[in-house]
Amino acid sequence: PAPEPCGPLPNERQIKWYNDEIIAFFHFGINTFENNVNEGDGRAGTFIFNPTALDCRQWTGTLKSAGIPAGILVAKHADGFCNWPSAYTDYCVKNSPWRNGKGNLVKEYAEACRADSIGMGLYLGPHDRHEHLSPLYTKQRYEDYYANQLTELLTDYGPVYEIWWDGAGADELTISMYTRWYNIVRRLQPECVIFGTRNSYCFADVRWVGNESGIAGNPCWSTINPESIRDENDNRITLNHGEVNGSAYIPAESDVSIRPSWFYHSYEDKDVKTVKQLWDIYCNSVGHNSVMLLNFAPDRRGLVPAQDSINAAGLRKMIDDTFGNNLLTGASVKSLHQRGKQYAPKNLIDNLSKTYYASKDSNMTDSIVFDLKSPVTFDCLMLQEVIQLGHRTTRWSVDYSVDGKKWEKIPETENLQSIGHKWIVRFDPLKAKKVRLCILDGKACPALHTFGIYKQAILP
Ligand code: IPT
Repeated sequence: PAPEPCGPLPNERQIKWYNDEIIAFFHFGINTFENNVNEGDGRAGTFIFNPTALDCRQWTGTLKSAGIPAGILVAKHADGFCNWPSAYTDYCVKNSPWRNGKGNLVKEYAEACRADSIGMGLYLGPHDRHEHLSPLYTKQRYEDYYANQLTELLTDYGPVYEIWWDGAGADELTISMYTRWYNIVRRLQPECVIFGTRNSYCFADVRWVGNESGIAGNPCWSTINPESIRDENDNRITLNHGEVNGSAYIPAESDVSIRPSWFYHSYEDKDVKTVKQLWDIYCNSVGHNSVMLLNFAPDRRGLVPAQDSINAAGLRKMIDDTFGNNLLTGASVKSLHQRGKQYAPKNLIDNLSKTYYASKDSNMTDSIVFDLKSPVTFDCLMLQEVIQLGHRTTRWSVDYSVDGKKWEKIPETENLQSIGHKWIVRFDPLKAKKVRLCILDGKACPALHTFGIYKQAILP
């Protein structure tokens, strides 16, 4: 029989989200048309919103070339300007010159996503400075306003992949407000992932990683005590690492922009993250049991600038060229505590999605030796747990042998703890005839999906 699951487990939404690995953000709105603004104060005139060549298929085309399966559009940022013609405010595209006030960015974006098979996510900033300026503002009035807009967005544009509840400025939003909004999400979009922070902590499918640089901690557990999300100011490090004995399964999403800012500024054209920088981020987010949420900033034309698209595609090539060739393929594999025929150690290198290796229930530790026919040179390794069965292994490392007799530890694998969806380690090139995966401690017998060693592709 299969191993029993261990501890808090992922739901269907989280499993799908993990397997998507990289998702995109699109920060575009009235801020794009101001100089040097990323957090508008809600006073900018609607007449400035006027992209000259907006084309959402160009955005989704960027994602396709980068192998990014989903993207989250900012429908309304903290400035309160709505990129769709909301029935509940005048502070929106209908009072802009764009498409003579007949434009609807959310609709165009949703259609582009559908045409290119990209998951369509939406950011509806819970904090709204424009509404706050109104003399009629009350918390109750705002709760209704947000509920109405959420209902518009989750009703009119098809399936929504993820909804993003930014914690920035969210100080006065209460659990009771989020409870109402949460019920709308779950009623209208049962499969929608919720990014939750602060007082939306109890509804979060995924948590903030604690920084905006795309770096998940080592270790990075998918489990955490939800109160650590609520009290994020005191718990940045905890968000970054998770908690090995946390009571809930709420994995970390690593949001990072391909440029210094979230919104477009022409003076940052020279600061687009290079493929090397994106590769480092990928290895430290996806490769640290997180998901990489990569922001694009369409410019005043309404297009993703060329360099940004090129670099994102370059990242995809690095990933595919590196991980497309597991150098352990064809090795003979032996383990100490194999569970049974169905859970054979060779499942670790079979490149199949359903099969995995598992040890006997009584064994929290194991040793799995890969014997290569001839020595290989590698500078990267990757390990995956069966996330459906929960976090199990809590300490592991990797040894290698040049002559097949004497073993040495790969120093960068000393003190590794979490595995989860994917763990990647990079190091200076090593030559080995044998490689040994050492499972040193755990809460339950190991259940491992894939293990591989690789030579990193050459950066452009
Ligand atoms: C920060 C929020 O406090 C946090 O809840 C999360 O939404 C995060 O943003 C997303 O990046 S605020 C930011 C200025 C660090």
